[in-house]
Amino acid sequence: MTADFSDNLFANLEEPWAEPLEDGAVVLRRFASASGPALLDAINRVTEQAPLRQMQTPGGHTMSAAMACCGPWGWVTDRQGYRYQQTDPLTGQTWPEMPDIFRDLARDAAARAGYPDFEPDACLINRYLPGARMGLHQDKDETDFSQPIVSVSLGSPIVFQFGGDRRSDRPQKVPLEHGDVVVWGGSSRLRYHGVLTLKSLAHPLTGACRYNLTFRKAR
Ligand code: MD3
Ligand code: FE
Repeated sequence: MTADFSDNLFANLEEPWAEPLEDGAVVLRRFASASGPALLDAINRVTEQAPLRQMQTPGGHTMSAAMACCGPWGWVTDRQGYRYQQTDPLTGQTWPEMPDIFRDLARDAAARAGYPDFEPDACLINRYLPGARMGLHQDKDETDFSQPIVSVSLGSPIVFQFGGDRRSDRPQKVPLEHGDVVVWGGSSRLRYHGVLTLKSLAHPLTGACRYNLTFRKAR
């Protein structure tokens, strides 16, 4: 067996490693890769109850990423604005429970980054198909910015843009791939950020599709 073959065969058994970015942000490379199949199953269960949908921005644009939520609070946007609410506007029902495998992963990652008491009450699921992107924005609809955000990338790779405190600050490009988990704490919490357009690169688990989970303490 060649070295290349065994590397590929056991790619999801790679040991995670930490890469500090700046200002309290740390990338836990491959931290979630061994949990990929179980996380995908949980995404499918949640989105049977709360379907993925492309929401409208307050300015009337349709977001290119499709979204769904789980946990007590869900993030939504429509012509009225951005907000967290306890019901899914599509179904009128409360959001699905946050799967234990989601909460455990978010808490483990946050603890690894120095936040042992992180208790997410909202998880946003973003699905990117080829051509989807997310422009530079800040996450500031939460009440307590001392709480970090934990993000989990699954499936196709993407280039993340890590900007500054102003929209005009030139962003740093950070490639994110399957299993990478980022904990955004400290002053990185309010940095502008976004992702470049997803290319059509198939991943064995998801096909040409990327999921991103973001865990937040909304209230
Ligand atoms: C840095 N999602 O859902 S994840 C979002 O790939 C969002 O779906 C992107 O931005 C995605 O709001 C980026 C990385 C991320 C998430 C939240 C952050 C980076 C962040 C909050 C503050 C600073
Ligand atoms: Fe964001």
